[in-house]
Amino acid sequence: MLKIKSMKKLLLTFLAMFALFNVKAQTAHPEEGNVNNLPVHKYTLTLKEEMVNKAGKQVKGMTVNGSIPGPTLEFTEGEYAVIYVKNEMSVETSIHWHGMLLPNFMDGVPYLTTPPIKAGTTFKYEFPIRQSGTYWYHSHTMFQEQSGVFGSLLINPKEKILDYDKDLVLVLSDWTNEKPKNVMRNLKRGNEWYQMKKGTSTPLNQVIARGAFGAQLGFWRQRMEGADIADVYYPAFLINGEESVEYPQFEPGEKVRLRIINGSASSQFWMTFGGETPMLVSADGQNVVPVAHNKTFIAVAETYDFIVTIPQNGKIELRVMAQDGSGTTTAYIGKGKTLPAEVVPKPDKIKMMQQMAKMDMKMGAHALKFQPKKDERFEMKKEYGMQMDEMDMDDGKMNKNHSEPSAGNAEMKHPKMKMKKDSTSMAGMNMDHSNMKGMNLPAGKAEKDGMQMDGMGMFSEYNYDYLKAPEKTSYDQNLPVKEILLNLTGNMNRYIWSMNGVPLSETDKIKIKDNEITRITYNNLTMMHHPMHLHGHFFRVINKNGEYSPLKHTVNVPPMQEVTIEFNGNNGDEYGDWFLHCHILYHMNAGMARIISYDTPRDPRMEKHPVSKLINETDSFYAWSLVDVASHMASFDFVASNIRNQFNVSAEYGWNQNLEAEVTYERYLHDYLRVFGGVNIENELEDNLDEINTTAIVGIRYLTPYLFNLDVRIDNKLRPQISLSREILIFPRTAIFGSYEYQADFGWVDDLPAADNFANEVTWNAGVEYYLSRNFSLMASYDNRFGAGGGLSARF
Ligand SMILES: [Cu+2]
Repeated sequence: MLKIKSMKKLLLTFLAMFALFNVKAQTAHPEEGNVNNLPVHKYTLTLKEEMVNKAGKQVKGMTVNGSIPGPTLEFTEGEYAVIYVKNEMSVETSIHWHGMLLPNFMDGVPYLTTPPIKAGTTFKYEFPIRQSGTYWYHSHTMFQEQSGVFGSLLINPKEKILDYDKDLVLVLSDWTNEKPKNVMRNLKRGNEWYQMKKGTSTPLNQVIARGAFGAQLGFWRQRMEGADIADVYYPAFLINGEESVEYPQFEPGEKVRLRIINGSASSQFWMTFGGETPMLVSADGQNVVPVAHNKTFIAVAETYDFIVTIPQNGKIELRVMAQDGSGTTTAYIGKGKTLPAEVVPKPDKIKMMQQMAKMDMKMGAHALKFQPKKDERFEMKKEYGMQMDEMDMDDGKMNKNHSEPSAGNAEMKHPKMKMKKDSTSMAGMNMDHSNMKGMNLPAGKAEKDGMQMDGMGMFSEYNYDYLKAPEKTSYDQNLPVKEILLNLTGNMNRYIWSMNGVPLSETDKIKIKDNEITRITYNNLTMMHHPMHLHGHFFRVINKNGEYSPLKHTVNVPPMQEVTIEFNGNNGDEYGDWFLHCHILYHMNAGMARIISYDTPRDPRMEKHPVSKLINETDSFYAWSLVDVASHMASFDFVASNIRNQFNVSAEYGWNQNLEAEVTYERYLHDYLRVFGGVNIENELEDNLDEINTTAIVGIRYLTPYLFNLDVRIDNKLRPQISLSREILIFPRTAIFGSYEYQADFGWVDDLPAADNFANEVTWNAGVEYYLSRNFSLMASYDNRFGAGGGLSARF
């Protein structure tokens, strides 16, 4: 078998080389009829920039064949797909076929596997259809998926084994009226506005009223504001492009296969069904053992197929609820009175914070390491995460002895912890995660551990134990195993997402081989869920079903939990580089991605399209500014920042003739520490601009525990200065802020006034800000230089 695979690889290499010289012949290929004895099935997708109205406002979107989502492309297993993508937009684009097994060159990740489709050009995708099920396609260029470039793939099996009468494709998505790049900019600058708008912020007054101040302090100490569930505010969630959609065309008694695709850019949903419990028959395009299943979590990029029977009297309500409770979209299937679906309550972030505080979890793993090349994965895993009293933390040493099939291990392994073998206190506890919620603790232990269990139960509803493959999916036990640990890491303050504290731009490819099992352990050290997608492969998600663990292309990794996947090649295309990334668009574009490589020669057709282009996009500069105009002063702040570098320009002017301005460049050594240098300008005498002092400054800036910004510097007159500042949201839209600055002068350079050998200068201010909108706030402050006053803040 191995031999055949290597030969295949050789052949593929040869084919790729051959293809270069064969472009002419290829375009001359008959467009009808057969390719390699497979019947050709042809589609054309036309991408356009158009005004669309999805959430009560006309904004520029990107459409596929004139709509969002694009059309359903229907194929039958065994056909040869030919899809022309016509780019009629002003920018380059790409289409990725999500979940499809296809030649590497057709995967559609621009600059990695496939050339970008330049504005005004057409690209021909072609590949044999080797699978059946529900899949989807989307642009893999920048933020185009958020703008509307996505649609569904419905692939009929050669032989139908499931019993149903009709198909109904339901594409879920999220919609913003903002430009997606501005969404990212807003996330990067740390604007609280999205959480305010969604009503998911946790201001101090609510935290205190709920008795959670202690828990809040614990979060602050670890430099975190709280438990964020979703980053972006969306004015609308959509099913097939509509906030609410009816499908009355089905007759009572008909069995309808709902093919549900989460094509959102960053929204994960709970789905519930009215009427009889539907049968879940397929996940990520792969059949599973049919199971009656109602409330189902669907992560970004996942697909689930359910078979429902149209009721005699009434229509089925399908409720799709954003995970953070910020919105709902609904489909009705059938006619008559509504058979209501269960409403999933909005998650209680303050309660979550309290539960997490009780679990003694160490949070705040670095999203950006001091030495990105240094391998500290295992240390990181050991240091951060849950610290369980009664249980051994998984020691992070990966099991190098693979005589035992991993599936067997899985049943005893709960994410993030391992039972002490001799632990009696926990005896009888069933460790498969499906039972975590209803776990029975021995009497007497419940009081103390109950709290911990409670906390663990918090994420226990996120598991895949209800998915069981119809056939064994385990691999030949004699194959070698390559273990890969990927700690999922993130920094909400700067919106950097990474793995093992290393964003895509600071790492190399992960090399894999087709003759070994690649086993990846995702260890989530963040407060957010990450739907991790691997291109071009199906992997086993190890769950309680052991050898029958399901096959998926996207796996959700819940906060502070661990999920193991494994795969062995991809059935024929063990060639080239494949993208692996969090499918939350903004996380991927902030660095949470890797290239998995079979380490084969690069396709010659990619020569003019260096992969650095793709990688650099995840390290883009974002710039923002803030202007305050008030009765006592005016100020201006400008920041331009990428992952490691930042430029700042700031100026403050008091109408009483006081001025301070500063230009600095700073370099992030890691998440919290940066060194900076620049120029500072200040008036020398109070309330007087006659004498302006210009000094060079160097120093460090550090985000301290409890989220204070510390700035320690010295200027070219050898005057040291220290300052601290902090902002706290105290009411839903109201924040207070303050800063304190102390500068000492020992007269080392400039002579001090006679008889003095020491002078100091204290500057401080405090104020309050009320958020009116994303871009505007009212502010009032007192500054010991400028006095008191109030005015308007504008964010650009
Ligand atoms: Cu993510």
